[in-house]
Amino acid sequence: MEISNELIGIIKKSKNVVVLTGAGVSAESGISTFRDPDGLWTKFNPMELASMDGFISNPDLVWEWYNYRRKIVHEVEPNPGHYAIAEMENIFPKFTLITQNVDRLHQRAGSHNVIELHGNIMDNYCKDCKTPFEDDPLAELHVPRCRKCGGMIRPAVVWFGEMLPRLELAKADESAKQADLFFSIGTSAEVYPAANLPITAKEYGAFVVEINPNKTSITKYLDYFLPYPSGQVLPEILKKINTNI
Ligand code: BJW
Ligand code: ZN
Repeated sequence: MEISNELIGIIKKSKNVVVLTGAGVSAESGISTFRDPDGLWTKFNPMELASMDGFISNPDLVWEWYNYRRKIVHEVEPNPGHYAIAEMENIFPKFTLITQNVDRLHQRAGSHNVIELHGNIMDNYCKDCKTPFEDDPLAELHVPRCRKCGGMIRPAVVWFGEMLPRLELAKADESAKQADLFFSIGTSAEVYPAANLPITAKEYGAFVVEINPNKTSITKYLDYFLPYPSGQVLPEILKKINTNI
């Protein structure tokens, strides 16, 4: 694994560090990504399972699919990449973690104040009156109904065509603009507006590092590419910045 001393020097000097993560960070925990050759969107249709139209057409199918994924999330553990990112909070004077992931593995690894751009898979709420649904979703085989208004209960994730939570997106955008070092980790950078964040950071003067075994459509615009799995390279980076080389 090649990590240059120049990169380690830049990381050590950085005061305001921002990390954006995607599904690749959880791949080494055993959670499928979306767009890899064996990813979820190669087996399932995103418009059927991750859009409001799909939910209205077949609510039980969507509910069943989310319960299948919730079970997987319950069974897996954070990996060394999640733990390394959690540790970064204690290393830099200012640190912000933005994730597109809905699995809450960052929080389970000890990260605080995670900006969740696409919500989370555990919480649920009424599609009509937005009242949170507090029962265990895994106990429901069919889509549950809201006790207040009878509306269908949906997972608290962001589907295609839906707005991202306004406050979270504003915080993410602002932190990208203020970062001096920005990591884009385990994301294909295909989904907007999250995919704009590394570019925004770059435009506002950050040094932008991408960690991904595969190049993405934004690799060529960024400053440094580390072509390794995040669970392997992130602990190595921490080891190097913690020792005086
Ligand atoms: C590893 C690894 C290892 C593997 N280590 N790495 C502007 C331009 C064009 C389109 C749009 C636009 N603005 C909005 C749109 C439409 C749409 C969009 O972006 N479409 C594109 C696909 C073209 N965006 C939206 O609809 C968003 N809403 C919105 O913009 O509202 C305003 C609006 C509304 C209507 C019209 C216009 C504007 C909402 C997006 C919601 C995304 N939702 C999902 C599902 C969440 C719920 C669920 O989980 O079920 O979020 S889709 C899915 O993709 C999920 C992810 O968070 C998201 C991003 O995927 P991610 O994380 O990048 O995963 P992958 O699989 O793509 O990549 C994994 C990477 O990891 C790969 O590169 C691997 O190589 C790598 N990897 N192993 C490190 N070990
Ligand atoms: Zn309701």
